[in-house]
Amino acid sequence: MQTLAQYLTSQSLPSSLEKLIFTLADTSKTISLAVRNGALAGVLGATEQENIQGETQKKLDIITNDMLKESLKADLAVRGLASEEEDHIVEANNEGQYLVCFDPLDGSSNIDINSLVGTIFSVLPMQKPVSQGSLTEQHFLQSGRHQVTAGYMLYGPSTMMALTTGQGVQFFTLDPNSQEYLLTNDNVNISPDTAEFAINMSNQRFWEAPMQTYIDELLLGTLGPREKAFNMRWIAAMVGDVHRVLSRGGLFTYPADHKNPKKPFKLRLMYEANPMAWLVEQSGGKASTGYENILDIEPEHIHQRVAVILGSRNEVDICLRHHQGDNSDEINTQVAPSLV
Ligand code: AFP
Repeated sequence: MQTLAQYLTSQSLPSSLEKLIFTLADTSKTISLAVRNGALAGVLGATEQENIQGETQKKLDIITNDMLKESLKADLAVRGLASEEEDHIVEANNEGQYLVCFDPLDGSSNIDINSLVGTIFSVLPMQKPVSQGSLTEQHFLQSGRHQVTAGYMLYGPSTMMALTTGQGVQFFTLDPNSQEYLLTNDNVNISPDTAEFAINMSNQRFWEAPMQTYIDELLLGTLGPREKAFNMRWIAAMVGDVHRVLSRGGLFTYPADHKNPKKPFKLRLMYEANPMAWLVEQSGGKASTGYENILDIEPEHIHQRVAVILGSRNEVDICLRHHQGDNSDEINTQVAPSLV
């Protein structure tokens, strides 16, 4: 099995980017250990602090954010970073060519129940020469199409990393003995069709009409217009749900809802939706808000939220047809046209 180092060398990436991927991978080993030690290390439970989004921060949110912040600031290739747990962007090194956006510990409600959590990252290029002034949030506001690498680390029964540099998606598994990430799947491919979906059903009454109808039809199974039985899964950590979609297909969505009119969307564009959308596209799947391709969104601020529908291509297309007001012949998934 190839090590991460061997794999990256074979990809002829700029050495600064290769080094940056190592920085992220190495830090994830320390995070994995902290997550694994759990109560033994006294890292479970909440703090009294809130992040800028008004969410109570868990101890591990802060610990893992600090770990990533410190190691990325020490990497000379990093110009700056944006994190779910930081109110504002953080400057790193003047000569750095890259901006890193990350969610240090996605799925933090799972921490205290010893369930799946992960780290999500997205790396953007520093577009303007540093000499033109100091780093601002504006430098980060690039669409997902500009990402030069993206991925996640999943702290589950084994620690895994999913990575894309624009050459497909690779899975690496952390060998607990050597502490090396080893390439365990070099061609991740999402099946175009699926009979599995993931959504938080408890929000059903708050969704927009197109999502209500789409899910209603899935729930009707063989008796409904889809004439097919669907299964449902919900891990409550996007990183776990997307990993399942990349591994065996499926549709994952966190749609718009009016539960809190001030917060119609849940997932964050720059460090959740964009990296996951690129991974999904690089694996042959599709990612949309329902109305536009996630990767084409021009961000307005670093903590912006969006609706997310992603996964198996044909199933996402059927869901999108509902959003575009055409649900007339969604039964035939094989011929559903590509809509975004
Ligand atoms: P955190 O980023 O605060 O850990 O939240 C996780 C998350 O944004 C995403 O990973 C899940 O899909 C979603 O929240 C779960 O939300 P519910 O609370 O609706 O299950």
